[in-house]
Amino acid sequence: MGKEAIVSGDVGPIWMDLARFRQGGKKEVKKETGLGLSFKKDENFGEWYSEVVVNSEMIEYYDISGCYILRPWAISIWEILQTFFDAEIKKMEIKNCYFPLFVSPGALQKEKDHIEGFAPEVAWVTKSGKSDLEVPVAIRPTSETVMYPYYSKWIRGHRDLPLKLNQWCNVVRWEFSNPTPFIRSREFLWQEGHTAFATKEEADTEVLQILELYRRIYEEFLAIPVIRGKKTEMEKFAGGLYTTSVEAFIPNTGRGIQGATSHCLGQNFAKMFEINFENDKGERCMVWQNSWAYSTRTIGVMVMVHGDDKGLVLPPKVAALQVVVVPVPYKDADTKGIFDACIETVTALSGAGIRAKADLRDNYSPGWKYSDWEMKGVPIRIEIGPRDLANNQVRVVRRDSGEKSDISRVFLVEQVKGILDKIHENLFEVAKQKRDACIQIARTWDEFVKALGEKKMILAPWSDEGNVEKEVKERTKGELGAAKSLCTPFDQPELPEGTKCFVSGKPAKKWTYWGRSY
Ligand code: 87F
Repeated sequence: MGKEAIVSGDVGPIWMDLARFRQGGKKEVKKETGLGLSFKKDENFGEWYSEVVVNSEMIEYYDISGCYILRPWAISIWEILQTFFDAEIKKMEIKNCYFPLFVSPGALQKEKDHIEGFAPEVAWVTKSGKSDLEVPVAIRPTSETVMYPYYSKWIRGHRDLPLKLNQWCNVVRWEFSNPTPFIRSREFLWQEGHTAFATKEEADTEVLQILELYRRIYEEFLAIPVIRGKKTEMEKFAGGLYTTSVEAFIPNTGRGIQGATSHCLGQNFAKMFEINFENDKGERCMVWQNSWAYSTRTIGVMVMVHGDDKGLVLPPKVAALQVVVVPVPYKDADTKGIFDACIETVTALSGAGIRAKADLRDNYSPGWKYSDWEMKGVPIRIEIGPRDLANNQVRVVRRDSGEKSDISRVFLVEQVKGILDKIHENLFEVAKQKRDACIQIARTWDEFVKALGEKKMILAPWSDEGNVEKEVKERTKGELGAAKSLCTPFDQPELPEGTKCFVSGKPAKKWTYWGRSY
């Protein structure tokens, strides 16, 4: 899985991650302000990304490679997404719980298909102090094998169903290549939902309800367009029946990225873990199960999609701070009047539920503060100087477009609300335009290879055969990593009779997205 090579646009191998830690995560900084980025998004994407996440104070590098400190600026985004999702799943009567971090070897190896292929990434605790543990324990990479023995115990009759649990937790997957903050880290935060139903229909329905919540996280909170679809047999979660996902795209690297997954597990785990119930006719039946997750990767996708050469660009919905108010007191100006106006502005905005604060630090110039908040991605900056005070107005500057406007303090709240909405819309539209410009239809192998070389995501008619997928991987191997299927979109273009598979030339059965990916 994506281990083929060190790819340009990624942050680099483990040793570079460590080297970056030793440098204190710092690169040379711009002379004038001590702020700013030394790399440009379009010139050196990988370095730009590392610099943005560090300079915006979301991430600090750590002395264990692939592990990162999530600072308050990052966690505040996670908390907003968490608040939304947690409330939505509670409406669906899904309950939160917490299972242990450790997995016994017996439980871990119970479902062979599931663990096969993943085994090299499982981290183990083998010692306590200086003595070896009698039985080593694994650290959860995901919690199927932790939870399902207890589902078996708790589910007896049809009245125990559905059982719908979720947990917010960390998981550990000991990855060996290309660690990237948020995108691929050895420990990450996520929610994992695990549900069990009496019927397949109920499970099927929930898979899509959850996928819709994932779409909303990306589109309504992070302003990132995603494609909803089904993973191919080769790319689905091997332990399950089918996998659905939301897929995003990073234009700079030409890579797709799986945003979140919602699986129908079918009855595989029910079989292995003996999760069954007596139905109302007194018959023994196996449950139907789902599992689903999204992680802190969401934040990385947001940085990659919206960030620019001035730093982070936060979509208003997830910004811990939506408006920063900066006083601009010229010499001999009414400094107290300006400061008071800043405080009043914040009070008015906060009263209307807008997350605002005044930056009244007296040891930095207004210009320095502008750069600082631009680096941190705050959606709106309000400047108040003598002229604004005299005219009972404020100067509003948008982080996304740099657009400036003067607003009368009389209409402050509704105008700022309107601008925040506009910023969200604009971020989404720009991201969608850039993404759409990278989608290419390919009907033949030659068209496919050409588009792949142009960093495109490719929509191609496919015969739905696994050997075609193998062939695509085989024939695209190289420095940049192989291409693979990303998903078969639910939203299928028309497929006229006689359309041929772009690889095999056999009759095509569906349109599928292909490309390089994270
Ligand atoms: C790494 C090591 C061991 C992914 C792993 O997607 C096991 C696994 O099972 C593993 N990496 N997976 C698949 C996770 C499937 C599933 N789990 C619950 C999800 C959603 C949440």
